[in-house]
Amino acid sequence: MQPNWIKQRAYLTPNRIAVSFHDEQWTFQELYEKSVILAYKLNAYHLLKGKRVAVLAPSTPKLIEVLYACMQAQCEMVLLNGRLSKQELSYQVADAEVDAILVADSELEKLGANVKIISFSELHKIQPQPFEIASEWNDEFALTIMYTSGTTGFPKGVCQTVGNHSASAVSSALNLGLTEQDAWLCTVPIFHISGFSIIVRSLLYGMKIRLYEKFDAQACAQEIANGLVTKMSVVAVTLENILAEMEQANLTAHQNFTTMLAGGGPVPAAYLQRAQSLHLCVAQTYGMTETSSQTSTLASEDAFLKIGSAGKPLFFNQITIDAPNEEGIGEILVRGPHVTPRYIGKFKDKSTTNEGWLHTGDMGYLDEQGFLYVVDRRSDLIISGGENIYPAEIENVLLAHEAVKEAGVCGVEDAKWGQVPVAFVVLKAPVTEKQLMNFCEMNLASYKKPKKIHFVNNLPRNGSNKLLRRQLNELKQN
Ligand code: S0N
Ligand code: AMP
Ligand code: MG
Ligand code: MG
Ligand code: MG
Repeated sequence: MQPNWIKQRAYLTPNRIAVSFHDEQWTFQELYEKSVILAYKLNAYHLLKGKRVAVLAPSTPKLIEVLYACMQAQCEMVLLNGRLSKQELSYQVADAEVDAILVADSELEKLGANVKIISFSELHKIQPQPFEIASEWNDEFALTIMYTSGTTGFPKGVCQTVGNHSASAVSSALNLGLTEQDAWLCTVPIFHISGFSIIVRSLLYGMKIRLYEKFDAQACAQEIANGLVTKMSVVAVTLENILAEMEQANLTAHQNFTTMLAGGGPVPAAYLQRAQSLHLCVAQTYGMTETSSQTSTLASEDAFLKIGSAGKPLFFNQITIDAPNEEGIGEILVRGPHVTPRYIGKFKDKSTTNEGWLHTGDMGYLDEQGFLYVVDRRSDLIISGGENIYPAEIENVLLAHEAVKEAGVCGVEDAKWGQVPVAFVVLKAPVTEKQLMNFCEMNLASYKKPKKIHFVNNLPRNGSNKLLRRQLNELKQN
């Protein structure tokens, strides 16, 4: 068991700032009090321990209050990605069999009508029904559920328990260090583990979050230069945008700013060089939804000795390479208290580990000193601006169109997003690229819409008729 984090934090350091947003800020005590009232309001809807709620909202303090309230009420939270299409959201909501969806008023139109929907304004209006808030949480309790796509195109609901999150936050502090001045600049989405893990660190460390609703490179460059924040999480594209902004505005990182935690995909070595010129310490990390954020992180002092490495495992974690080839490259396996114990919904019977090891599907090697290098990602995964896309998700949508006989999707390099998806289709009836694009637009998050659809006569397949996605790109000339 662990003490209720929100209560414990308000008890230990009530007057420290928990969240700052624009020019307003809230202490841990204030957020605690708000979350108690909101938990009582959740009770008025019978949303209590054992219930599962989905949450859909932009990154504002209102969202943090609602997340705190769900934790106080011990409801499992399914965090929904606001960039997804209506269809993608309804799939996740149905798969998770949620009891209700808590939604910011601005996002209401993204939801269908088959589940109880409670807007934030409705929630605020209802009469609170007091109950006794748990003062202890079970380590096994699924605090959050996040959907992550898989090779089949069906998203998997990953449970991240109290124990997973606390192990992750403690390991991170042991590695990156912690001071009373720490403040984490949060512009990554809270519905991803990159963002939610910042909320957990804030509660466990008593640390301030400087929150932005949307990523804003110019504002971030200013924050980093003025020394009021000390850490930030980025993906390659947001790092590059900040570097460009600092270079243009002639800014350098303030000495208080200690760590730019860069993850969600590889970071080009050229960015590290540019960051160094700006006195910006970048720590590359390897982590995923199934590991409640970082598994390994490269200390910034090693950044230039080990260019391209994602570092060594954090203290409680282990990494091993399965079936290495003659160059030592094999599948990356991960073990530790941060690894998810279970999936929900369609994948609830699938084990997350094998003899305690999570099979990541990513390929990599460990050098003589044990530094991890990720050389290739899970089969066919496309990462665009830190968002994952599986070809099968797009292929399934294209195949649902009446004019499409066969479809294949692969990623191509892109200067802005790192990679973007392109599609290849064989038709059985006439249709234009524009019509297919519109169809994709209706069914997919806009970052998943193929940047180009090529019409071809056939797709590359092996002897057993399996699509060879890696050969798709050669078809472009047809
Ligand atoms: C890059 C971001 C900020 C771009 O969003 P922005 O600028 O707000 O875009 P919009 O104004 O909303 O839209 C404008 C147009 O751009 C398209 N678009 C938006 N995003 C993308 C994208 N990613 N790829 C391609 N196109 C995109 C919009 O669709 C729109 O187009 P039109 O007009 O045609 O509709 C945003 O994408 C972003 O925030 N990305 C980062 C997401 C993220 O955090 N990913 C990490 C997920 N992984 C994990 O959480 C595990 C790893 C991890 O935990 C971690 C990761 C990083 C750092 C630390 C950690 C950690 O371990 O703690
Ligand atoms: P997600 O499912 O959104 O949590 O994404 C996790 C995936 O991002 C991993 O399985 C990797 O494929 C990829 N990834 C994360 N960190 C790195 C890194 N440092 N280098 C290369 N790929 C990474
Ligand atoms: Mg993902
Ligand atoms: Mg933008
Ligand atoms: Mg869309």
